[in-house]
Amino acid sequence: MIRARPAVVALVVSLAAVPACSGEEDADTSRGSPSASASSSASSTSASTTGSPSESPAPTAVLQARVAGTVAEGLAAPWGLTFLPDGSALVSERDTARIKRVTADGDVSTVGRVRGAAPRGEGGLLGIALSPTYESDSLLFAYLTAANENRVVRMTYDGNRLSGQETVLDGIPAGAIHNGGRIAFGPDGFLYVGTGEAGQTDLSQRRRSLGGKILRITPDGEPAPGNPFGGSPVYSMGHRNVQGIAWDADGQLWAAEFGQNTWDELNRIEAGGNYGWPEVEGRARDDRFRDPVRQWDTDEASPSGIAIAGNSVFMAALRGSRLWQVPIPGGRAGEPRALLTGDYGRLRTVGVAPDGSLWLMTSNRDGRGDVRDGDDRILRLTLS
Ligand SMILES: [Ca+2]
Repeated sequence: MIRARPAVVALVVSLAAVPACSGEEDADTSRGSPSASASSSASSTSASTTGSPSESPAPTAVLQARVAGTVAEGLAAPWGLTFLPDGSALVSERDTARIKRVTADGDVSTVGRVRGAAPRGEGGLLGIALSPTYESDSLLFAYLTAANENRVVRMTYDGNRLSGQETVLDGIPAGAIHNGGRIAFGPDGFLYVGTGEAGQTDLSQRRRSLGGKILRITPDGEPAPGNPFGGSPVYSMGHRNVQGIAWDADGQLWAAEFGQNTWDELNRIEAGGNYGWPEVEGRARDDRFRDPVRQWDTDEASPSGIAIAGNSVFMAALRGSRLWQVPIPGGRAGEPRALLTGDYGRLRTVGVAPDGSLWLMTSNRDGRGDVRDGDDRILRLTLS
């Protein structure tokens, strides 16, 4: 059923020939924050996109991504992605609650099923993250929607199967929608957890609720030392539904979240920051809140997972059915570029493999997509 086609070049994407959507650029121009405007003019390496991106292939340090082949097919609503030291990956499936191992050659095998998941709506088995000390502790972490809550669990993956599952953090609000679910270890060794407000918008501004937050915890589930709100796992607040977290080369955390009807957001996350929801959506220029560094119409984005490679944020868009590339020279967000628009349907997440390539997962079997032959698939993109 699974066919590896590493040698097939399915599509070559020339980023220079893919201008950012004009509607989104207009929105940025009219509502741009001072910092975002400054970044556009200051970032000479990507400044060609601020004028006429198709006119000149100006010298640029922005790496170009192209699809080099299909790693695997036939997955069912894959959601989480984490790489093993040997270059293969573990992938979670939201609705089956299974974790599958996918090798770089395209072999797919089921290594186990995570207990306690009660998939419904946007919930189920969501993000997964390998322990940064996996080679000594063999631990795999997962975020799941249980019957009445979301929780973080961990288990042992011995290279063949899962065992010893235990709950690390529970009590994260759950619902049919807005469960967040992305988890990733930061460069500081702590586990960051993107949550959602589960459809109860007031939770995002409640400091004691774990809904609508980015959490930072130890591998044992305790609030990480140095968290901004005393002994709380809360790291930042005022989020709606965080499904994308990644760090740049300087250790800066970036996060993507879904807006309601107007603005999806890419944010630079600071400890203790309040990102506005539900008081504001998108850029508000309100001193109480931190503005996103980039924002998109929800039709063009609806972002889930993000990855950072080659000094760009790559953001997988579900409804937008495209991969956004946002150059971040000097830590500032440049002009976004849309890749693969409509080519593969809904895109759930993207990750950086140990060899530096990007693995990009579709999400057409999640109940909201048009299922194509071979869905869901993992594509391999190379950067050059
Ligand atoms: Ca916001």
